[in-house]
Amino acid sequence: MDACPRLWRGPRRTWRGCVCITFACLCLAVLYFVCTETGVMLRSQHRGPRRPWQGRAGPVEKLIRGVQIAPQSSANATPASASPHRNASGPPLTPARQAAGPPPAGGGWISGLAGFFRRLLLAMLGDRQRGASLDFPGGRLPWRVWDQAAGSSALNRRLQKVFKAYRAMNKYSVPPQGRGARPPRRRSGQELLCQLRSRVRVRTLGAQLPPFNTAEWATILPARNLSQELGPLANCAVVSSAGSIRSSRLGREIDSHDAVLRFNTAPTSKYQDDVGKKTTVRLINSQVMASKEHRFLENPLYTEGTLVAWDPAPYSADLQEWYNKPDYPIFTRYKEYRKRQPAQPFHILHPSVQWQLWEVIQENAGEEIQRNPPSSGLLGALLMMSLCERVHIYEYLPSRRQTDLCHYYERFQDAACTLGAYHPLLFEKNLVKRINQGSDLDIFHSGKVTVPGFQVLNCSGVSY
Ligand code: NCC
Repeated sequence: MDACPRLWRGPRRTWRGCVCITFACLCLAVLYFVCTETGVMLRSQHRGPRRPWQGRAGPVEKLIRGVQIAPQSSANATPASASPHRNASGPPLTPARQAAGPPPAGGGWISGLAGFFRRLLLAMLGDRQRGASLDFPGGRLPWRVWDQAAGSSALNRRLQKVFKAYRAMNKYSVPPQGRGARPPRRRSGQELLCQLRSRVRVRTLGAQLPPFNTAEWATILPARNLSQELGPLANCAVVSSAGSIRSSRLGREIDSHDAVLRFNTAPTSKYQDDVGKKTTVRLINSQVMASKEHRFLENPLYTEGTLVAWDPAPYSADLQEWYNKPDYPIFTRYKEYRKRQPAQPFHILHPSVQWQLWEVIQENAGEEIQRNPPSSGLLGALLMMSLCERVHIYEYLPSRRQTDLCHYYERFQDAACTLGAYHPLLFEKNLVKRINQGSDLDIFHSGKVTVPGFQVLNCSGVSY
């Protein structure tokens, strides 16, 4: 390497100098790539609060910087000013967000390359250069995957504010700490799994339940429940809609499962390489059914597989109260859809599921969480755990591709999509990390979590 200074003095020194610098940059790039791909951190000083994810500088950097402080004047910017469900784990759908549209197909490698060079640049500039624009006081993160002990202090300032605002709200009349709260105790993964199985009864609405015990509902609600309809399933996949699944090339692996669950408006066409093309179940929130933008009645996206809809209901899960005043008009939309697609299986999740699950999250969270239902992501995971022997959940816990791109099929960026605002997403993810039976390497590379289905779970002798 001491050839370099001599090269500078040579006759064609400019040209040789360029070659020398290029070579040095290339070496640095390769070194950085090897370090990050193998999980070896270039820097690991950690001074601030513990944050939930893996240690590659770039994505985390982007996550922190990507959060835009919502203007106070914005109609839906504060939790108190809008339906929380509409505000779900991020700001409302702003015109800017809608206009952004889907990212160009095939742009993955370009953004990948750009991201790589950005990370390279950041790695070379060092922490001090970036400090001014960061919300987190600490330096780079020393761990590679989701930290199951992360608390709300791990959030940046904006998300902490939103978190506190949502925590102070109580739209669904949730009693403090949830009904039947017990003193927090550190449970093992197995204990948590057994607790989930015993406390969360995954069920859908049936025509025997008032106010659905009418002649009209008897003809509309499906006669068979989900397990009768889908039969026993061995391996199932749950595909989160996170932006980090882009460029994952997980499509083939996902499609190899017996059943695949997707969420809301998440498409497969144009993204098959990354997310697969099989859709066995689509779990949709009532906002999707109600909003004109999603064209629920017309869009062929929803006609594949079985649909399961849910709507945030009062904590008491009083069906009549909910029926009279759902968060979004789930029941009218359901009837309309059934008329158009009478042959497609379509269920409505019993609202008790969301609150039973919420109680388990709260009980194991170590701090007071948002008193709002869990995200579709965790509801979908539980749904599949009740139907399948083994469930793989993809990109719910972010992989090394972690990004603040909210969805793989949109351009909108907000860390809240991954960390939560309305939904207690941070604490949901802590729970999922704790019940994961797969390896950290699986999370790091594929964002993949492995959990057993409830039927194969052995809870004898387990206290929970
Ligand atoms: O975003 P959403 O979910 O449709 O994503 C489905 C599930 O994937 C997981 N996810 C998503 C993005 C991300 N970056 N990280 C993640 O882990 C979450 O578990 C999420 O639940 C919902 O839960 O139903 C949600 O729905 C959207 C929105 O209603 C639909 O996409 C339709 O537009 C909510 N967004 C808004 O309301 C603006 C979102 O907060 C939650």
